[in-house]
Amino acid sequence: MANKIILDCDPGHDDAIALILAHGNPEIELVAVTTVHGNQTIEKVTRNALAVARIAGITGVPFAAGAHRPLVRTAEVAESIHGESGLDGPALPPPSFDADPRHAVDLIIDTILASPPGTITLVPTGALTNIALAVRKEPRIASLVKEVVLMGGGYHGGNWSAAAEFNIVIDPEAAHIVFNESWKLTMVGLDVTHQALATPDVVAAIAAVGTAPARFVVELLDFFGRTYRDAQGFEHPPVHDPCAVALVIDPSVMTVVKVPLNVELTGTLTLGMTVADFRSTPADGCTTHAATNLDHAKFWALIVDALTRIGEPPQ
Ligand code: PIR
Ligand code: CA
Repeated sequence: MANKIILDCDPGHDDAIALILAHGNPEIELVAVTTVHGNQTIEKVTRNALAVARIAGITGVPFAAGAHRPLVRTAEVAESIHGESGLDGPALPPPSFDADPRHAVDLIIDTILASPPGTITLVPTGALTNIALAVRKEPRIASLVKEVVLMGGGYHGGNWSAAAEFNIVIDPEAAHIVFNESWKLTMVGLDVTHQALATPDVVAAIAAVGTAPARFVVELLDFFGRTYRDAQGFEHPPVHDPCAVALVIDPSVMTVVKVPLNVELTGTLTLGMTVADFRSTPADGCTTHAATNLDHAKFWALIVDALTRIGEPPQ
């Protein structure tokens, strides 16, 4: 039986690839897509999500726009990495359908309440604002979801500050709410996603699929690779967000350990740091987990497989 997921994202080059992987992989049933401020404004990332839907041939799935800013802090975007549109590089077609009129928070709650308990996995790949608001508005979702598998954080260090990762540090209060809920939570952080490098052999394998969606991914990786080189000094870009989707598809694609996790809210140098306590065996009640190691070949094979299955969707 396919894993039903809600992808809460801020496309974003790697969010776009996460969406394509979720759509193209047969182990995943994409039941809703929600957007959140982050890589760009909510208007831009929502538009981008709808453009990706058209390119990948995603139909019959509700897309809803969510929070336009963090709970407490002022909004911050990642233009240096994702460009002015949030998805710079490839040409973006106009959407072929409208966003759902509901707020993302209500779509998340409605979807979970309408599904059998323990069947929906939340996959956030942006700031955790929508997820925090959803569990505050409808606390029952904490025990109704199967689990939360998120891209964000990292126990080794950050990418937006020395200690903190972008998705967490732009809305640390929301992340604190989500990490301290009673649901099972897995952090797919920079520790793993910095292993998901789009090396030249990977890009060549994607190009060899030869379809319009595959060319779109190659163009995304080309832009993302250039900004990652210029802004962060990476030789090849780390493709973060599809790692969270890949873990839902196939747990053997990475190593995961149970470990107490929390989010720093009062640090001056460490605001938004995800602190992992590796000192001893976690207590029975520990619900947090961290991914540690990626099978690079298995991960990229999933992306190529999804693109192969997607083929040439009617435009
Ligand atoms: C990627 C992101 C933000 C900033 C940088 N430098 C790189 C976005 C990605 O979409 C991913 O979800 C997460 N935030 C990685 O930090
Ligand atoms: Ca993202």
